[in-house]
Amino acid sequence: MTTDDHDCCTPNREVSGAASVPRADVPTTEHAGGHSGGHTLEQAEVPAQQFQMGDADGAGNPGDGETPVHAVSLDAFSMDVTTVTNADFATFVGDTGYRTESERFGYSAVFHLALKAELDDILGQPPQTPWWLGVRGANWAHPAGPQSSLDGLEQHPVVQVSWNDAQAYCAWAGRRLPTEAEWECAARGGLTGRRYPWGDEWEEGRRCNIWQGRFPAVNTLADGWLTTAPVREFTPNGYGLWQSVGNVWEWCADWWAEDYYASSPGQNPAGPAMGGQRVMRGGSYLCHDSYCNRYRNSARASNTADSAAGNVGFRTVALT
Ligand SMILES: [Ca+2]
Ligand SMILES: [Ca+2]
Repeated sequence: MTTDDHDCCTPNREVSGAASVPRADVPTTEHAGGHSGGHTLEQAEVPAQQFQMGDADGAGNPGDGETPVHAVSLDAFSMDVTTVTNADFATFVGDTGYRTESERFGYSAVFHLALKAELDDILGQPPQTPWWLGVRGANWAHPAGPQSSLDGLEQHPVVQVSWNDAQAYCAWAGRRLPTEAEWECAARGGLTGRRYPWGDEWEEGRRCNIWQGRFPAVNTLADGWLTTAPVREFTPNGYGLWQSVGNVWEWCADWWAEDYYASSPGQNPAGPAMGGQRVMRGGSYLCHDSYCNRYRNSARASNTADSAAGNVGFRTVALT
C-alpha cells in the first residue's frame, strides 16, 4: 500500500513533539553575510534547457500532484553535487553561532530504530506514524538523540535541520535553495521521462539508500545503511549529482501546492505565491517500494518550515 499524505515521510513539528514543549522563537537570518568562502561543496553545472517535469509512468501517489507532465524551461544553474554535510554545517555554526530550530524547541524527530536516548527523553509519538519519536535533545549535532554524536558522520548529510535552518545556512553561504523545478531537472541528469536519476532499471540495494525489508521494523540492510549514508556513496547521475533520490529528503525553496502543475509557468517556475508547507524532494532512507515509493525523480512531499527530522537535509544552488 501507499499512503495518501506525507506523514510517513517526516512528521511535522507539532505532531512529533509534546504539547508541553514551548514554541521556539522563529530564527532569523541575522547572521547573513554571504561568506561563500565557507561553502566549499563541488558544483554540478546544469545547462539551460527545456525538460519534461512530472511523473511520466504513473508511479506517483494520488494527492502528491506529480502530474500533469509539462514542459519547463530553466536558465542554467550551479548546484551542490551532494547534500550539505555535517562538516559543512559545523563550519556554518562555528562561524555564526547559529542555533537551529530543533535546539530552540528542545526536541526533534528520530526514527525509532535509530534512537539513542533515555525513554524519559521521548516526548511524543505521532499515532499515524508511530515509528517517529519526538526526542528531547535531538538536533543536528545529536541526530539520534542526546546520546548520539557526529563522530564518524562528518561526511554524512546534515539532518534535523528545518527549512528555516536551511535558509539561514544559505544566507551565510551566499547561496539559495533550489526551486522544485531546478531540483527535478538536476535529478534527471539529462535523461527524459525516467523514473530514477540513472534510468528506469532497479537493482535492489545497488542504486540508492532506501529501506529493504519490512517497514518499519525489519531492515535487511541490503544497501548497507539503516539511516544516513555518506554523501558520496552509490553513483552520481549524468550531471554529477550524488543521491538526489534516497538517503535524505532535500528542502526546496517553493511553497507546496498539490495542484501547482496545472497552472505553473513554463519559464523558471518558482512555486505558488503562498502556502502552508515547503516542498521536499527525493525521498530518504525510510522509503520503501511497498509503503512510500517517493525515491523517484518526480516524487513530491512537503512539511512545515519549522519541522525537522533525522531524514531531511538540503543542497544549495549558486545565486545568479
Ligand atoms: Ca538503507
Ligand atoms: Ca536525497
